[in-house]
Amino acid sequence: MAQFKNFINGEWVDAQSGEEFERRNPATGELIGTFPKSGPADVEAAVAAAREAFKHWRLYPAPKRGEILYRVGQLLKERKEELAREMTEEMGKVLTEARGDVQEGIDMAFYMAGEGRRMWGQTTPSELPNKWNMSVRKPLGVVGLITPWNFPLAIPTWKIMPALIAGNTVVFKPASYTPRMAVRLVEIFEEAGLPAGVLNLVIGTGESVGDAILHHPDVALISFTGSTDTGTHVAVEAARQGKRVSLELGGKNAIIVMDDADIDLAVDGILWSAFGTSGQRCTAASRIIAHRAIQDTLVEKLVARASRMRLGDGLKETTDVGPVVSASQLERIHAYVQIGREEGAELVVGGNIARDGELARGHFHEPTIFNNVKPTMRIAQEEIFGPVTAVIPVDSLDEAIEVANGVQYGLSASIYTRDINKAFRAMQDIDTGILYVNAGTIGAEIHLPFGGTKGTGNGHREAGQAALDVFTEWQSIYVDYSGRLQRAQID
Ligand code: UN1
Repeated sequence: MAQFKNFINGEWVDAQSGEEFERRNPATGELIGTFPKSGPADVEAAVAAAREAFKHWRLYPAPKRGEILYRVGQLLKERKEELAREMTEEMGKVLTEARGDVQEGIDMAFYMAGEGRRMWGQTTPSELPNKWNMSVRKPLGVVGLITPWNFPLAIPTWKIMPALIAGNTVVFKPASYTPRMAVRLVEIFEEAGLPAGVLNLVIGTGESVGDAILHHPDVALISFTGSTDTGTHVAVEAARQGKRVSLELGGKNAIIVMDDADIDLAVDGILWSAFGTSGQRCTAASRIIAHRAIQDTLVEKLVARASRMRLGDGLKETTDVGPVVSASQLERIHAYVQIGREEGAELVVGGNIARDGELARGHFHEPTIFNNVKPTMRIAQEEIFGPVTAVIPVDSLDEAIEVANGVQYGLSASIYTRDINKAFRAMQDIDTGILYVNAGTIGAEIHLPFGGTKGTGNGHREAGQAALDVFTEWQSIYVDYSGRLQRAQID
């Protein structure tokens, strides 16, 4: 049986308590392995190692840090297929999507490796003669990275790569549902030659490991992706301690389909965005805002296609939709279906936990669509994080935009229209961090900022250049070579 460990100060070690937990394949119930159930003592060791390693890593030339990241990217590329298969086994997404998840990690490795030779600051004129002004990015120190299970490779790389290239050292706590993928990623960093202590992995629960990282005085920043409830807790605690914090939380993403849209194209985008990764993306389309003129045609086509989607083990070629990650998530998702029914929404396809034959071994929920949903209903307001979407009819673009914006979140949105004026109105008036025209709500590329407005986050963005703003502080430097006292704003 595979027994996995923490990685602290360059060594693979058990939890100090010796405790372990199991993770099972959500499609088949088979055992993936056992993992350390770590606690504050393990976090203490990891932070101490990271603090020590920071003394050297911050001075290690950034282009050299980049070379290590390039090697990581190369190793990820070579192992893409086996990593993708292991990901499907561990959290259920279908193999094609698991490959995409690994690819996102490869892209991020290469992109951030290049930053080792850029990480530009500013050089500017001074208001005084014989004086030189510039700004440089500086690392923060030890950073705590807490990641979710739905993108078990991509999201850790979104945080680890920019953190490391900027010269920070890391304590990494992955989600308890996907610890094996985290181990694989850290093994690759080790193989690529990352010095001991620079990246430390501590596996365990949020209550125990996450909170210990959050409360540790030597951790300068927490970067967290996950639920809004936990994110709020992280923000409050971090504020009390004057820690930096970057949050990526929920979404209630909408696809608007206008009366002039290419309906078949919209159907493709909706099914991909609503049911890809079994709806377990922060960017999933959980609302479809349909112009009444095309609502019936759209819903008819969606129902026909959704009812043909095949549930199953994501490793099988024939599977369209894999399991959800766990029994408790399955229950939560299904509870929302009951809520939708009680609220009076019209269930047009799906709605059940799937238990036929082999499916009974795993956690499967049918792709589910509600029609004639009111924007105020809970299924139109709350993040479900499963294969459930809600069609909300509207009469105009103005109403569509109002409905799209009428939720607490602001991650992703999309509009299907052939009218360029409507597309530009949507770009101007929809309040989300990511917006698509004639494409679904998922599919962000790693060189643009990723994140959202309102309840989705706290103003930070991941990926692209924006990630460097999270993981660095600016230092403005003034060099006076006049040899005399020069007083800014006075002389
Ligand atoms: C997430 O849903 O948590 O745009 C991340 C996308 C992916 C990343 C999603 N590239 O859907």
